Amino acid sequence: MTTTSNQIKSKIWDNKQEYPLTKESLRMLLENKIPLVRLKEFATPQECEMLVAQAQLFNFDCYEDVNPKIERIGITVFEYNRVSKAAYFQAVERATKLRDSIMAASFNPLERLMVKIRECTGATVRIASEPFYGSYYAGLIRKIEQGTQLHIDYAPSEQSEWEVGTVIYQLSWNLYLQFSANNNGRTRIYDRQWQPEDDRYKLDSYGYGDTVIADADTIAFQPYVGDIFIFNTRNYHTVEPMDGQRVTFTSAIGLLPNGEIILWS
Ligand SMILES: O=C(O)CCC(=O)C(=O)O
Ligand SMILES: [Fe+2]
Repeated sequence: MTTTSNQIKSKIWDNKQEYPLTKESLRMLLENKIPLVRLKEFATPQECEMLVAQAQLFNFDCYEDVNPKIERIGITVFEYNRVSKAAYFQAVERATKLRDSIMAASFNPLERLMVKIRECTGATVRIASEPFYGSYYAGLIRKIEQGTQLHIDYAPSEQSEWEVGTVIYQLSWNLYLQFSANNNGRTRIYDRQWQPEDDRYKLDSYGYGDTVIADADTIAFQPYVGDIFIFNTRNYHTVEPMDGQRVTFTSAIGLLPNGEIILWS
């Protein structure tokens, strides 16, 4: 029997499921050598509660063309790359003002995380920025309570004409703000990364058929309020449905070829 690189990787995945944030763990996560980085007690329960309370004063909108329903405050390139770049950047200012007013009345997880990544890597860490258009939006407040389909989030495959499409690795961070106590609503990640030929398994605007993850190693984690979990979103992943509330603060993180780290939604 031959030992494939996948089997070697799975062994590492098995040995230890989550790592604290360090320069080394972030590098391994980017390179898909470990499945998960966790920042325990990144925020206090009071901070999380305050952020949710502020967000709830506004309307959560549903993602278009996404089933089951996902609600959020903020905008995503995912929904605009089929519309137009200009329309996304027109929407950035309004979305940013709303996000900033919610954070000003509670706390700012986006800045707190960017400082931590900057401190531990020494890299330039910034909001993504598009030539001729300016800054992207980063930082959704998102409710995923009915689960997701099997999917990936990888800008080089979806937003190839945007700055974010030039990243070489992509992660997502989720700060769990509210989570009803039960054993559902876990996030499951597969040790299987998207490849261009996988698009034949695509079911609709974002979901993939299970064939694509057949035999892949997998882990699932149970979110805790106040913790951040970071994982590689080129890996296929799903969120399990649950009864009750599941609210996160989230954005994408990408590494550019020049070593800069960018964030966007
Ligand atoms: O809410 C989560 O746990 C993960 C959601 C997700 O699909 C992502 O962050 O890419
Ligand atoms: Fe995702």
